[in-house]
Amino acid sequence: MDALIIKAVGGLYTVESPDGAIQQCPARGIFRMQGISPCAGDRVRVEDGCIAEIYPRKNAIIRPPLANLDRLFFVLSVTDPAPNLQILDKFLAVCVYKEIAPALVFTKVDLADPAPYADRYRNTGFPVYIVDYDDRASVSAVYDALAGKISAFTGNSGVGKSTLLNAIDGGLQIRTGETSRKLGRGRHTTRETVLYTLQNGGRVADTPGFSTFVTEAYAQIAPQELPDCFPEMAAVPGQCRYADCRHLKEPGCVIREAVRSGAIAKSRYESYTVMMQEAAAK
Ligand SMILES: Nc1nc2c(ncn2[C@@H]2O[C@H](COP(=O)(O)OP(=O)(O)O)[C@@H](O)[C@H]2O)c(=O)[nH]1
Ligand SMILES: [Mg+2]
Ligand SMILES: [Zn+2]
Repeated sequence: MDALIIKAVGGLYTVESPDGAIQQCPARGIFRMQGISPCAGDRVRVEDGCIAEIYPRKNAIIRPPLANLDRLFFVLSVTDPAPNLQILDKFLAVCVYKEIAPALVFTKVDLADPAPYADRYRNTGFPVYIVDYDDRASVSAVYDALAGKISAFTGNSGVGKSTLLNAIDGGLQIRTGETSRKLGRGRHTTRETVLYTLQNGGRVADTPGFSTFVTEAYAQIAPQELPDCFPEMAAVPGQCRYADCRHLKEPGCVIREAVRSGAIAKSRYESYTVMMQEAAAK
């Protein structure tokens, strides 16, 4: 029987069968021996009340542990806290590298103008959502993007992830306005990942804090692969003078020309150069 893991707490899993039946079960010891652990989002075979097989994953992130993500939503508040775009750009590059489709969601637009941030991503091809709670359609747009897919919201504490999920589906009743510190240390030791199920068949995880999935994958991006992780750079027409151009200081570089002309946002290019220097240093 094929089932979807919708919740993982320690070594106990809540799985949902195609007919909607829900059961809790552990996983066979073999996984531990193989060094893999089932996680929310995994498609599994349940046998005798036990997870007996994990089907191949299309992707996975480590913290929080989630598999088979159709989209990872980076939730960013335009203020309080203001976004760190360099870190965001690193996460986005790793997403592209790991073949996880990202999206950007800007919140708290009642407090500040999102345009200075959002405009930098217009030509990336990443979907950009601007959530204004006075405009119901802006919330529905995010809801519609979750339909029938497995997604996760990620972003710093306090950016409004839980608020947005509650606005999307009033039945979820996720607690808001709490910092992870307030939850206490004990809470962190119980690793819990939940996929909420929406009316439109969407499944979405509300992940606390910015996930650190980046570090391990980040280390794998080779310098020559990095430009492809910035879609608007990969899309620049023409060729640089040197076939192995890293788009840093080389003459005849079409990427730097695109930055000069404004076709590529300066901040995006700066994030690229920082990553390139880090990748080359390895
Ligand atoms: N002004 C304003 N406040 C918001 C908005 N979204 C969330 N908040 C507030 O920001 C705080 C943190 O929200 P929360 O959803 O708990 O953030 P999370 O840590 O990312 O889940 C709460 O006090 C929310 O009421 C928004 O769009 N505008
Ligand atoms: Mg929250
Ligand atoms: Zn170049």
